[in-house]
Amino acid sequence: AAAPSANGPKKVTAVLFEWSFDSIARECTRTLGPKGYGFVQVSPPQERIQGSAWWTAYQPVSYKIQGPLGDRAAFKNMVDTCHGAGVKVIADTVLNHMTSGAGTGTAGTQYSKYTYPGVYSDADFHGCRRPIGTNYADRRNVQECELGDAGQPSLSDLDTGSEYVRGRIAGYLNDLTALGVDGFRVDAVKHVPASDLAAIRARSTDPNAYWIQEAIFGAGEAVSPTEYLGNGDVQEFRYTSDLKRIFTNEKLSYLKNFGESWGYMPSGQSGSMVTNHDTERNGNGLNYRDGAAYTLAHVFMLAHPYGTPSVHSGYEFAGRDDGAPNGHDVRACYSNGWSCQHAWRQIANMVAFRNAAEGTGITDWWDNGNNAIAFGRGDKAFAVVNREGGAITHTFQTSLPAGTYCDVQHGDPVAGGGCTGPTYTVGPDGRFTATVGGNDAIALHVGAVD
Ligand code: ARE
Ligand code: CA
Repeated sequence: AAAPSANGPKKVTAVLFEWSFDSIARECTRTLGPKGYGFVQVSPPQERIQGSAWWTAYQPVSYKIQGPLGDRAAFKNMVDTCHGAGVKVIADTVLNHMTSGAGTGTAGTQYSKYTYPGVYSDADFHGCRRPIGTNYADRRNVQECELGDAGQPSLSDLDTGSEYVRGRIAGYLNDLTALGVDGFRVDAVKHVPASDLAAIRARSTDPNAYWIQEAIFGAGEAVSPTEYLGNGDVQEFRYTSDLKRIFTNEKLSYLKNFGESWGYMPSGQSGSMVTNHDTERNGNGLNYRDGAAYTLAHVFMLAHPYGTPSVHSGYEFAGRDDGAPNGHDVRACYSNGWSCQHAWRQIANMVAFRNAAEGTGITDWWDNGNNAIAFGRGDKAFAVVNREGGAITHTFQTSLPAGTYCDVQHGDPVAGGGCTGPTYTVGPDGRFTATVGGNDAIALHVGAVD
């Protein structure tokens, strides 16, 4: 398995969905670096089809880096700026298919189905030229037929068994590597045989490139996400749907043994997320309209050791297809519909919590048998999440060193000591007493002491 190219203990990714390259560059300096994010994920940078829907990003026309997010120079500037801020860059890459239609792409390439000048022609696509439909029980159907909705055009499925196609895809990844990219979110890997991806990966000029692969678990399907663990990390989608269910319909106390014992893939090779751009729209994950459940699920995810977390930062949408606001330009958070979840204090301050806790397991679990939980991360950190409607008061046993800690849920640590919000004093016995409001949380860690 490919080891993630760790950024020291900094493993949290901010997914700045459909943000322009210039906007991401600014945000790396302004927020992501200072808050301790290890990675930023950029939406597919390659030439895409024209149109206002966000999903145009997932319809490649060529591997030129030019489109609504910016051009090659802006991309390079983003990578360099983010690196300067201590943030590594993951590019979302679409390798399974090319666009379904005909027209002129965002870099001016004129294309038609199965003909993408400069990259692919008819012979480079699989012979099964019909939609996959709903039959995921048949491996060949899933991997050689075409993704798309019923009654709609479907996406030209690349013959990833061919040496030429593998070389082209590897050439694209290696071009991104040459521009400084550190890792890849690999789209729709379920539709590409794991061995084809391994052959592509073998051509990589960066053997340490971090891969986070999108493969949605489906019970009874022919292709399992675990097949892809040999190529790199894989996203654990059951984590996402289970968190939604627990935070909306069940009890947080059930989370006591959350993780691998729920049947998930190995923690060290799995991507965890409260939501992504698909699940925030299709109901399989929480979304920004879910209020406290959504925010507290992030607090839990970042406090809990399972997986390598990503924080999806998107924009408000009325319709499922709605594209990014304001020409993809994010001048300021919380304007023009940009939500900036990655910068919300309750979420952003948990990145330093997780960095401080890196390498520790869960200790000192407590729950009230219902919707209030608390747990530590050894002698590094401690969190309380209260999803009850009302306040709880409790004396918590921790393994923290005695001291006065900044509650990073309600305040920010001040450089050199101090806190802009409430503090809690942990005694020599490791205990502290707190009253935690309904639908609220407390988070203490050794990187934020008074
Ligand atoms: C658009 C139109 C379609 C049209 C198509 C081609 O919406 O009507 O047929 O273009 O013209 C995104 C959007 C799609 C969009 C596509 C291309 O979500 O709506 O289609 O871009 O523009 C399966 C895959 C999984 C995939 C999901 C969507 O296994 O990999 O379908 N997710 C990724 C991305 C998506 C993206 C793509 C892949 C394509 O994250 O954002 O699509 O690049 C079960 C199975 C899953 C299956 C799921 C849904 O749960 O277990 O494997 O997911 O059903 O079918
Ligand atoms: Ca395929």
